[in-house]
Amino acid sequence: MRRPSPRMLKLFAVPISLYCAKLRIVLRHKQLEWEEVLPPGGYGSQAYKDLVPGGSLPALEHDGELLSDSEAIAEYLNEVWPEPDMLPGNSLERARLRERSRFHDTRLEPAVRALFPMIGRAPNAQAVSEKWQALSERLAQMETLLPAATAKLTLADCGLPVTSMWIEELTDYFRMDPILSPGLRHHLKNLHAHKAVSDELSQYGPRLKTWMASK
Ligand SMILES: N[C@@H](CCC(=O)N[C@@H](CS)C(=O)NCC(=O)O)C(=O)O
Repeated sequence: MRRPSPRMLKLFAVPISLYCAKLRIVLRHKQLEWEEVLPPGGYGSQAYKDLVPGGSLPALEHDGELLSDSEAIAEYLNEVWPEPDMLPGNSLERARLRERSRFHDTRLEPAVRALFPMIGRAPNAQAVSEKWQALSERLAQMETLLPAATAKLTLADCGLPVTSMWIEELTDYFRMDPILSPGLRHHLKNLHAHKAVSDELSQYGPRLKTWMASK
């Protein structure tokens, strides 16, 4: 299939959204061009829910069809533009990648998100400490799912670099002990070697810092 022009791929996103950054890593790795627009009426608006009933970001419009959920969109992109293949391997290997990716989206990232309501509020050390402990357990579980080697960038690798950047920021913000293990740091270093990851993080990082500083 020919490469899409920006007009063909429209990404509904907000700059600070973690899942939008995850999807941009997929788009970048596949060297796709896209047009990025804010949700009409703003984040959480009825106008956006009229388009995407769940109201979640990102969403992608392609050929007049609108899709939501970063994982569903990522798999769609990988099927429509299969090169480079980001879901390689046999059935078991692909299932392992999906397992890791979904663990990230349904277990690890929500443990990070659980700290968001505490940003910009009067500190509650006990509550932060409990959430930090829960996050640390999720990170340990994630580590058991990591592959021994990471030559290719896969769909399972696009969320973790962004989530880890949040964890680093939150470590400073809440003045907590670092919880990214040496094993995870090593894995992240390998992921950062991919241009799609480093390009996205170099744009996303300053936005995240600005957002945190505003809190
Ligand atoms: N599983 C969804 C989660 C997306 C998600 O939670 N996005 C956040 C922004 S980072 C959001 O839209 N939150 C508002 C909402 O869900 O109404 C995905 O992967 O796209």
